[in-house]
Amino acid sequence: MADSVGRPTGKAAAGPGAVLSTLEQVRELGLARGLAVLRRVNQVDGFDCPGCAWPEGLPRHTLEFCENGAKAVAHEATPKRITAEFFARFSLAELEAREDVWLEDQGRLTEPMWRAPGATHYAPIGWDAAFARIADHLGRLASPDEAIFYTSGRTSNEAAFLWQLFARAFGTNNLPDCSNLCHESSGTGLGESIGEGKGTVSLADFEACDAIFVLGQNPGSNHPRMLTVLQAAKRRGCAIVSINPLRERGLVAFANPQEALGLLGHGTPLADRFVQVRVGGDVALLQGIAKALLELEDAAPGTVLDREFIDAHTLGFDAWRKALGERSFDELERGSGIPRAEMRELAALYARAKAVIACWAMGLTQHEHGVANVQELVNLLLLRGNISRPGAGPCPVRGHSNVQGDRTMGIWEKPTPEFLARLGAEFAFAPPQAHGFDTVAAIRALAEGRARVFVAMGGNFARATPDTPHTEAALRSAELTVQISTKLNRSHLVAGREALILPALGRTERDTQNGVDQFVTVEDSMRTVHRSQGRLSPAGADVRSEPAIAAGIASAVLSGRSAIPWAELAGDYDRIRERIARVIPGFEDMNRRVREPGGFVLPSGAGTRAFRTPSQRALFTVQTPRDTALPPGQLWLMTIRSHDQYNTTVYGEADRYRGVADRRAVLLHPEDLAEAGLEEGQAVELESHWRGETRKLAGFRAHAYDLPRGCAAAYFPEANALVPVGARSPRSGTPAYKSVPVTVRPG
Ligand SMILES: Nc1nc2c(c(=O)[nH]1)N[C@H]1C(S)=C(S)[C@@H](COP(=O)(O)OP(=O)(O)OC[C@H]3O[C@@H](n4cnc5c(=O)[nH]c(N)nc54)[C@H](O)[C@@H]3O)O[C@H]1N2
Ligand SMILES: Nc1nc2c(c(=O)[nH]1)N[C@H]1C(S)=C(S)[C@@H](COP(=O)(O)OP(=O)(O)OC[C@H]3O[C@@H](n4cnc5c(=O)[nH]c(N)nc54)[C@H](O)[C@@H]3O)O[C@H]1N2
Ligand SMILES: [Mo]
Repeated sequence: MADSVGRPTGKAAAGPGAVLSTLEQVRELGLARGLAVLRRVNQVDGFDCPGCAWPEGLPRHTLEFCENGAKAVAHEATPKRITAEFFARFSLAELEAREDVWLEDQGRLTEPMWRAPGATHYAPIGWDAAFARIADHLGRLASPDEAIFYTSGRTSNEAAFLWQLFARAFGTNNLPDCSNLCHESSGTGLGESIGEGKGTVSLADFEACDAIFVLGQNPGSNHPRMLTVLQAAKRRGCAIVSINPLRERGLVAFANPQEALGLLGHGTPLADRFVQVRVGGDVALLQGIAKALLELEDAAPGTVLDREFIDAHTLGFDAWRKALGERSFDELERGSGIPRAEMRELAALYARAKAVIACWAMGLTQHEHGVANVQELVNLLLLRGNISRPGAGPCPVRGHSNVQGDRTMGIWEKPTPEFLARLGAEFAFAPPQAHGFDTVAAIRALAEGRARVFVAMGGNFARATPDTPHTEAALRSAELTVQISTKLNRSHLVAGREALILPALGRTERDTQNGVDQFVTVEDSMRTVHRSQGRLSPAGADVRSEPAIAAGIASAVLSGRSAIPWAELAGDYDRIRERIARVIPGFEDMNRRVREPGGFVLPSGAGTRAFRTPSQRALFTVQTPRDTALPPGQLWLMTIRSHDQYNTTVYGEADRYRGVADRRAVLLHPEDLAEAGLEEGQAVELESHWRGETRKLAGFRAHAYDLPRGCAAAYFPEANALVPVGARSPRSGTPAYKSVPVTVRPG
């Protein structure tokens, strides 16, 4: 644990605090129901933890989940219910005045609800009538491209496949998703560099590597089960390097809750090296390491670079080397905040390791130069052939538990022509070819009246997206908004003139169609597709499964226009999987293979050095480090998760691992605090700067923290109003949530 200035307070990540907190989470469920549900998390015959996309190994532990997974499960399995009376009691305006935590705490949504045009309250509506409202609105659009179908990453493969099929049968590729806000920079960068947008490593590689670089990721809070894997690697003698502006707790002191000593709270440091890079300084740092690596190679030719691999399997090395030669250590030090001596040490460590894995998350992707971050990291891996061999490779650690699978199923605004051809052939229709809106483009289209109907399969669009007031106005301007959800959130209240709430089953619940229990499938961060089956009784008799809702909407909207047997597909998920098997390469014989314990692994071309780039080689690409200089008084703000939230769902105020008590906090270096004329804990206003525009947010408190000079941190989603909707990677479209220039002043 750290206090507010980052000094360790002695408590380790995970450990007894986490165990107590886990028990606390399920207490509300009642002990029997709580333990019954936890026992099934991530088991072969159980349900996939909705917490994150980190894979499970075989054999499974009896308790294969973490504190934060337990929280996610407990919040879904809560016995509290929202009924029609609740919506009769509170108007939209009254609900809007409530805090997000309160909204979340009201329990599960159980009945379809309708806001009649301009009405002050939601009122009950039957499922068929709700579907008819959607059909009516979509039928009146001038073009199918005026509709937007958003997806969040908890949606199962089966639901996602039907969802994208419906959107395309309706006539649009407007399928933005939370991936646009998340790992899109990884997908774009890896796609170009190695020919596919996914990582290449598996859990077994973590048992064979000599070094693991963890960049821009806070696994202690966001992927806690990864710490156990890091611990095992470390015990074997594997070096672990954390590259992060923050000394994240889980990597500094980890107590494994599955071990007795861990329960006593003796944390062991996991990261051997902590590199406190400046926010936005990763390209400069990685180039510094690469430059130092080339020095080592020059000093002992033929011993450092893997020339055989470079010559046989890559393109662009010479051009990359030449561009790097033109950069000076001075400039790379300025950009990264890391002295060249440290870059040289890291290069030496990297050169000593026979096999290296690089893991990363939002600290690399959510920048204007997010794709450059990912591609420079790939360059570094390619130099020593650290790909497609045991213990080596890129490992983007995904967030939402099925975000990777949703994309595999075709939830993408930029589908490939091959995918569309196979989909069209299977279902005998002509899918639209034009690319659709990603998430930011969807906000713009709504704001400009080019899109008029917004339908969300899960998620919390109003809170997850940048530029909160602008995005909220865009949503409100829609003629119809539809939210298919498990829990109440801000997006139900920031509604279009007419709006619907359609209650969906979650992962933990029994899903029965035509009297037969169904299971769904998901794909984890390492390409394993496996089944997920909940056993709890559904939150209410009128709650439907996501595939059933997708099929219901499709039948109503396309009635008479589509030969696709929607009801038959949603009535037996094996029928959906048969179609997936025929449309998506790698899913052949899906129904049989997914019934095997642990499921099956999707093939990776890059994993076998058969790179699916046009040249069939991996590419060295030339990147420009970001100029991290800012006008005096401005700081680079990153918006990050606390230990006690799941994306837009905030569980509690305090960030236990960082020792920060309140969420409306901005953390800065003690000298930056002093320079801004601020005292510890003082009330402040934040102002962001982008292309001459400013955005303000009041009601924050400033705290001194162990951060590099010139950098600051605040929590997502509270700080989203500061992120301009236009500030994003021009290549991946990912918002620059982690690099917003701000001024902090007394407020
Ligand atoms: N409990 C819990 N689990 C979750 C989630 C959750 O909210 N709660 N969310 C899920 C989702 S959808 C996702 S995508 C993942 C997110 O998992 P993470 O990516 O770990 O989450 P963030 O809090 O966004 O943290 C990003 C990290 O990047 C660092 N960082 C910021 N800027 C930079 C930079 O410029 N360079 C470097 N090197 N580091 C930087 C921050 O200090 C922080 O440690 O977690 C998933 N799992
Ligand atoms: N400033 C800033 N903004 C960010 C980020 C950041 O780091 N900084 N991170 C971004 C990232 S990485 C992501 S992934 C996005 C997340 O964006 P989203 O995925 O849109 O948001 P979530 O908060 O995960 O969505 C939570 C809601 O999903 C619904 N839900 C939960 N489970 C289910 C289910 O099984 N089915 C259905 N139908 N609904 C369900 C519930 O109603 C719940 O309120 O936010 C992004 N926004
Ligand atoms: Mo994410």
